[in-house]
Amino acid sequence: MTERSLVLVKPDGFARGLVGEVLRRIEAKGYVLVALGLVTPTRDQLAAHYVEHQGKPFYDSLVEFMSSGPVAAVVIEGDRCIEGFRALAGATDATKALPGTIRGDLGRDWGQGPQENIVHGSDSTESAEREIGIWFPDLKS
Ligand code: DAT
Ligand code: MG
Repeated sequence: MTERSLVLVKPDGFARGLVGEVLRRIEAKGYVLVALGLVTPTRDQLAAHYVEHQGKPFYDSLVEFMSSGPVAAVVIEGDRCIEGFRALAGATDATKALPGTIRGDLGRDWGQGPQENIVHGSDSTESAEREIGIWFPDLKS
């Protein structure tokens, strides 16, 4: 089967009206939307989603930020879409992310607190499978 990835348009992206722009870039790249939903994440969902970051200095503010409003959760599909979406998203630090990327074109630094960088994308096939299960428990593979 071709690869799937879990994409989130984070609360900053939703609040700024960038859901459509992110979906446009995903579709323009050629990936297929498999599932799509709007949800304000619960702390339990975020604890599962960000399990690898538990205990890090930015963890609490990251969960606070991510639970602050609606996110668009998206499953995308296409060969090498995990790597491909990470390339579309750009570097984690939106100030350093290259122009042409989602974070580089649409994101910026807003001072103290967690990095608000518009999107999340799975970083491996294992993460993608785990994350899709968190956001779309009923989705069939
Ligand atoms: P990515 O989202 O590029 O996969 P990550 O998994 O390392 O980055 O971190 C998850 C999120 O946590 C990231 O999108 C923004 C935030 N974050 C990461 N490192 C941070 C830091 N040093 N200070 C503040 N927020 C950070
Ligand atoms: Mg990550």
